[in-house]
Amino acid sequence: MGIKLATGITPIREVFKIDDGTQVTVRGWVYRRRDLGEKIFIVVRDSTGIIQTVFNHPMTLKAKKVGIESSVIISGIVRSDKRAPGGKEITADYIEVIGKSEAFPITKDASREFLLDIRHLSIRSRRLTTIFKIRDTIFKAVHDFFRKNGYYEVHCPMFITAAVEGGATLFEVKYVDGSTVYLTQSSQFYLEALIYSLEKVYTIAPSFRAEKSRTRRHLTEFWHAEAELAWSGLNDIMKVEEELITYIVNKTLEENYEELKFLGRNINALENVYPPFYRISYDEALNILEESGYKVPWGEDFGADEERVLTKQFDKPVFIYNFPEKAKAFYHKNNPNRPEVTLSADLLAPEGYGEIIGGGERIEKERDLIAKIKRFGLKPEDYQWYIDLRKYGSVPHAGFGLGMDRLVMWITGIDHIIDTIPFPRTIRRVYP
Ligand code: NSS
Repeated sequence: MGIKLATGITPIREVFKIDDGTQVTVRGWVYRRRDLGEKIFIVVRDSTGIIQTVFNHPMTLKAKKVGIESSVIISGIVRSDKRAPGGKEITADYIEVIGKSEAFPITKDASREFLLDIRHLSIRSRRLTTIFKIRDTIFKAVHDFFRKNGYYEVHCPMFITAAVEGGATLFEVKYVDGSTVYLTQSSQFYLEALIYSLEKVYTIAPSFRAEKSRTRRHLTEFWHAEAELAWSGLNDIMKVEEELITYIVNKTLEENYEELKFLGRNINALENVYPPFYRISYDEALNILEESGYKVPWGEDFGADEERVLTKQFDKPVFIYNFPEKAKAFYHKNNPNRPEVTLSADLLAPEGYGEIIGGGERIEKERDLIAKIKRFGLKPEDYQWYIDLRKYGSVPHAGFGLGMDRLVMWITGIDHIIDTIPFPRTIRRVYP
């Protein structure tokens, strides 16, 4: 075989560290090409970076046929050149085309919708590749954090029989036996079941919500990092949350400084993320909103607009605690000192981003849980096993759910959640 597939390949990022005059071979995809008289410039990309290669006569003939996105192997001599992106280029003397590319359908003025229709190809863009590298760091950091702090990773079912977060956003699925089941909105109830043996548990899994409104921060299938802790209350989980978010942001700054810069992210805003985060009550939040001209009736949850106004006023993440009972799901424990509010807290990302975490203390007494299920107009029999947990050695416990895609959106500083994930699922899109 004449093809130099496996041996002697240098990752493109490494070429920039190699001395001038050294012979190297790189492989990747044609990112850009430009013909200048006898010379052809071919910019090649691989997963590590991009580099310019220059073909002089007599190689030009072969290089001439190579279109954008063709996969190629190129050898040549490394040379410094101030005009080349990154300061180095390869004077090429060998090119092998592995897979020819037809005319690539993506042009500069492609519309957002068109790019989403051909997402299987548009995910190759530098911008999306950069975001996905940061996403990778963020997911690794979540696992790292929980493992370092003594949590067990567990895996919960996606097919379930009753709503966690309210019926309005449930996806129905026809099950094998003809019955109707649902796609899970959160793994919380299963995590709660697992604390009686493992005490501190976490999971990262998809959650599904039939969100009817089109917003910049809702997916119908999103990635959810959830944790549940036995023997814990609201203050304990708030502390865990701020340590977790700080750890993730620091890891990203460490690993992806270049990528954040490429995306134009304001680095100072991220460097400012360290404990303690701000803590304001729901009532204080209402006051701030009112001063800014937003009147929210007491008892209502905040929408995207309110959260944007609110979090633009903060330079680090902010907790809002003590949400009214009716603004939060039935499983939240009510505050014993003020029963009309719950021991819950949302964590909002600053700079206008808004909610990234929802969490709180759970009801640990069977009687209280049944009463609240009824108050919410739900049927206790739909939650039988969940209620059952309160009968056998119940303990105070608390937990939270972090929307991973929203977290990626804030850390990368992008304006729409669809670009945080390779193949977004939204109200209008399940293809490709
Ligand atoms: O509804 S949450 O606020 N809370 C729960 O699901 C709890 N059962 C979690 C728990 O305590 N174990 O959702 C948690 C987070 C929320 O703050 C968002 O960041 C994210 O999940 N989330 C979403 N992200 C993207 N798209 C959609 N539709 C979405 N819904 C929630």
